[in-house]
Amino acid sequence: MDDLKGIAGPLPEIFAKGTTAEQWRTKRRPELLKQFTELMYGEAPPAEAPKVTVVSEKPGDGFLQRTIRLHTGILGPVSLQLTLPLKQTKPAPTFLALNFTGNESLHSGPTAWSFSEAARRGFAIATVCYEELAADRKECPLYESKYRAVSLWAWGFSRMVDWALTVPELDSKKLIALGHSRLGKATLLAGARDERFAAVIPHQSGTGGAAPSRGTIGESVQRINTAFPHWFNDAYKKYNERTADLPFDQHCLLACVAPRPILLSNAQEDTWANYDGQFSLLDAALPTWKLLGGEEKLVQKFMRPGKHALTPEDWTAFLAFADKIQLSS
Ligand code: GTR
Repeated sequence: MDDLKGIAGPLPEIFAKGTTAEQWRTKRRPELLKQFTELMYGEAPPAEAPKVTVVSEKPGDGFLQRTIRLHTGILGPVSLQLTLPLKQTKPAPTFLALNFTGNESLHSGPTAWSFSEAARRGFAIATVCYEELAADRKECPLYESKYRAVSLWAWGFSRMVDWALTVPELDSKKLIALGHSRLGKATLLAGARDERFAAVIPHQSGTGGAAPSRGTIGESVQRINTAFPHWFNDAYKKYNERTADLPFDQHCLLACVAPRPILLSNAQEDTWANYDGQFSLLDAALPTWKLLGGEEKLVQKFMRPGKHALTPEDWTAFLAFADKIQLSS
């Protein structure tokens, strides 16, 4: 495994030869998730179902837009925006997504999302602005505790699942986690930890997401830990200059999603996110899908021309992925 593109190998084994599906589920997967918590992402608060208040509802272009207040305990109240297909005849498959720029900003301009197209194809989209969950600055008092940002954002994602399971218009078996870049890191962690997500799309998630810590292209562990000291825990910083000593790499986190569907989406000019390394790790994780009886078509890659961004072309790929894995309505 040491000739994988974008990675200084060899990679640690995901599971020992001869491991059964049962042993993976009951022993190896929990052990890996514990290591990721202890050596990289830090703790998550105990699960706590949010209290919910519906604030308002208005029609949009082909969808109904509902604003909801989720009271998430430790992280306080957040504003969640739900868009629902107008002509809904059954519970909708739903993208649960964190956003960077605020819920309203997603309806026009450069950060616009494909709400109308998604609704036309029967999908709901529920989104929260990530900084409402936990601030993205190292000075935030939350990070003086055992908590770090990526883990808290992932925890917030799971509170969105708690809420989604109580909404009759949403299909509880078709919840898809989606996030871009640093939110792609949170998406992958949430999807790995929380099996209630039916599918996971860490979009251009890069280092600390689907890209290798042992990467040879793009952002290094040392660089990310220096620029964003609040994203990962102190233990991870000890590996800044010795990533080869980590007992895992990110293929082990990808494996924790198996046998559920996953799409790694990337852009050709986004070498900072080491897409070669990401795709190599996804290949390295494939034996876990095979072990658990998951079909290979559940593991998907997407590449488009252009830069680091979440574009309408990406939405087209997300919707096509949901169709392919039969998560459309
Ligand atoms: C960059 C960071 C990446 C990625 C990106 C983003 O500055 O180096 O890991 O997370 O920010 O979130 O847009």
